[in-house]
Amino acid sequence: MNTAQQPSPSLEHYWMPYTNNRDFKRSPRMIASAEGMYYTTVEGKKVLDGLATLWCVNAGHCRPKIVEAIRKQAGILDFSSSFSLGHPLPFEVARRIAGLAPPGMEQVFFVNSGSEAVDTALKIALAYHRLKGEGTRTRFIGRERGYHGVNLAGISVGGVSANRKAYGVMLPGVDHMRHTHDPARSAFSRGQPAAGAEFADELEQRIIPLHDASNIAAVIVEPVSGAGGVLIPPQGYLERLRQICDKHGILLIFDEVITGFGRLGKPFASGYFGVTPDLITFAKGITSGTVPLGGVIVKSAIYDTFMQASGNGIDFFHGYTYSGHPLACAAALGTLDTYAEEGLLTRAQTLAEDFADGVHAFRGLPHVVDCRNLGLIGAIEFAPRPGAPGARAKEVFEKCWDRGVFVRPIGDNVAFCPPLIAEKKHLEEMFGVAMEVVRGLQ
Ligand code: PXG
Repeated sequence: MNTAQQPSPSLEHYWMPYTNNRDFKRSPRMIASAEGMYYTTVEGKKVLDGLATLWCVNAGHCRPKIVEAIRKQAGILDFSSSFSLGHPLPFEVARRIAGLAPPGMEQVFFVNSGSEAVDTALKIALAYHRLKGEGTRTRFIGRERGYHGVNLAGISVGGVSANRKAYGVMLPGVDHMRHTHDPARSAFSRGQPAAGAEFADELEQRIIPLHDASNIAAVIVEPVSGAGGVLIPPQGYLERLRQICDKHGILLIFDEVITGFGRLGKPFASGYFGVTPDLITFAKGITSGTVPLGGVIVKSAIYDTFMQASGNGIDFFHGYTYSGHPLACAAALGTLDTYAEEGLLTRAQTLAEDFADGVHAFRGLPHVVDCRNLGLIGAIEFAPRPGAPGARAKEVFEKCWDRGVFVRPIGDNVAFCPPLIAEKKHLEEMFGVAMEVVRGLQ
């Protein structure tokens, strides 16, 4: 028996998230360190990070300003609560984020992750309608293939079936719009597909008549869906969602946990598409993945409603022990400084064409049925291997890793989402290695 294939006892105790634990423990991919665009594995191999790790390391790894900010803060104020006490850092981070957000979105509520940001946004929506005297607005509308984290509310509005099927009824009162993936009309679209704005009409033609707008609190979508397979919104689709929500008094939540902080070449996708939602959830890129931090940016009119209508006590009965944690906020300031100094929040604009060329170069290769891209996010999709859906993408991931490039398999898709510091040579390395692997796919 090959002893290398036996799980090591030292790996036994950590139950890894979203992982085939048995596979991993038989054949671990273990990372020792990282710098800039590359990991170094425990065996000393360099691996290019083609997914900003989990769509979050936008500034690249171990950037000096961010590392220094965290180190320094740990020795000044390790922790202080934000419940009726305060410390200056979250106020400053919130001010900086408001400066990047669409006009009129001036307040920021902090949490520790994207999943918590989603729960928080949904709770803000419910409480807001109640304060406005519209307490019947309790339903949420999500979308098929949407990913909004893993908490019970997030999987309820989410639309990735694998994330939902083991968890029973979840949150009641949720409905879903169809997703916007339409390969018959839009395969190999470069940037936003031309067809499909009318997918938004389902909200007005099916969902609102069924539930009545007076019962609907909010619609939540990712402007570009990420973990559902990188689905680019059709031209005009988000605009139409905005119009319908406005017409019916429904709040629109953009989940920008992946698209926030420069992924499309603007600080937020809302700015890229020119569509302002009522609430934006963010996480990941705010600290470039270094320390957990997330949040919700709200329209000032919503914040003002809480301030004016909630009586004399606490205005929002919600918050996490670590909301506004000093280390996370210090990391955020170091990250925002790095983004500003290096122009990273708009840098995707200068690389987007090369990135699009790289993604679309897979067209015509064996089994490739779609290539999609926007800004610095993209995917190629394979026809499922008969009897083994997802196997081709998994094989591409494994073989790319062996050749020193990390990309992510999502069903039959392989996703690309490099750090925003990527240079043309990194894109060439990432796509070049993936191309060699895809050429050899059975
Ligand atoms: N919303 C969106 C749009 C996300 O992409 C979350 C919320 C949840 O964030 P937290 O910080 O709670 O994980 C995410 C996270 C994948 C994958 O399979 C994607 C995410 C997380 C883990 C795996 O690509 N996105």
